[in-house]
Amino acid sequence: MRAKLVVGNWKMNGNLVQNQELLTAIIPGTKELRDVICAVCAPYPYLPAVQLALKDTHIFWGAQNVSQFDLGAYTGEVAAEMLLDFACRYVIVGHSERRSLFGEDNHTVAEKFKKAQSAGLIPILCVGETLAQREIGETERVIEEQLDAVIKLAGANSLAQSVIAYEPVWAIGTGRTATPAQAQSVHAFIRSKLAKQSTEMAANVQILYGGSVKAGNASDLFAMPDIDGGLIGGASLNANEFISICSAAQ
Ligand code: G2H
Repeated sequence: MRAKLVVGNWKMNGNLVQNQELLTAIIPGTKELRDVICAVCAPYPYLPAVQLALKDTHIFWGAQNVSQFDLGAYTGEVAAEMLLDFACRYVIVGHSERRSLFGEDNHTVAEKFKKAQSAGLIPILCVGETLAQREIGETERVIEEQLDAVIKLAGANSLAQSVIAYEPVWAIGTGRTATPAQAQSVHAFIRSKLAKQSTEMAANVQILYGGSVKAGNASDLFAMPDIDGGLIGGASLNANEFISICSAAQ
């Protein structure tokens, strides 16, 4: 059976003091949870402090982005190997903010996925449609293309060692959440797509939901059979909210 996974995506928020306060609260607040894996994805400069705070705890950590390139002359980029120096387990790739604000297309996301995975990180691959795409019935086609780009570049079985996050763009940071039924329908589609490659992979890959998850809606979302936890933005910055969301995954 798949363990539930709840990942905080801090985005470009926090500072050393706030992060420490947040972690100091969520470590004991999530310690007794059974069968729930908790993780936080922090901005790059805070990874050493996050590692120090979490290294002997049950909480994993990771980054929010990674370069598609090997070490070299790429000013401002961060290589997968560098994330391993800070014992990151996860890295988010293809978040819709990276796609829409920083021009990352499906091929670039697939390159980042492959590089992260080859280095030993677990990529959290974000997929999802815009409101316009949903309204013209393109949701499944868009997601299929996003997954196919990774399958084409990294191989059919590469998704087996990854986490997939379904994040409808229209629900991100908007307070507008997909209903559990809407999310379940897309999660089931993603799992059926994985099953075309391998039924074992489809049964084992964790598929998270992301987009305005809060303490108040997490239980209903996580109760769906193909929703294996969440990728949590705004609500992960509040210790009580994040602890409640992790608890809802139990
Ligand atoms: C979606 C999500 C986390 P939020 O971006 O990846 O953020 O929960 O703030 O919608």
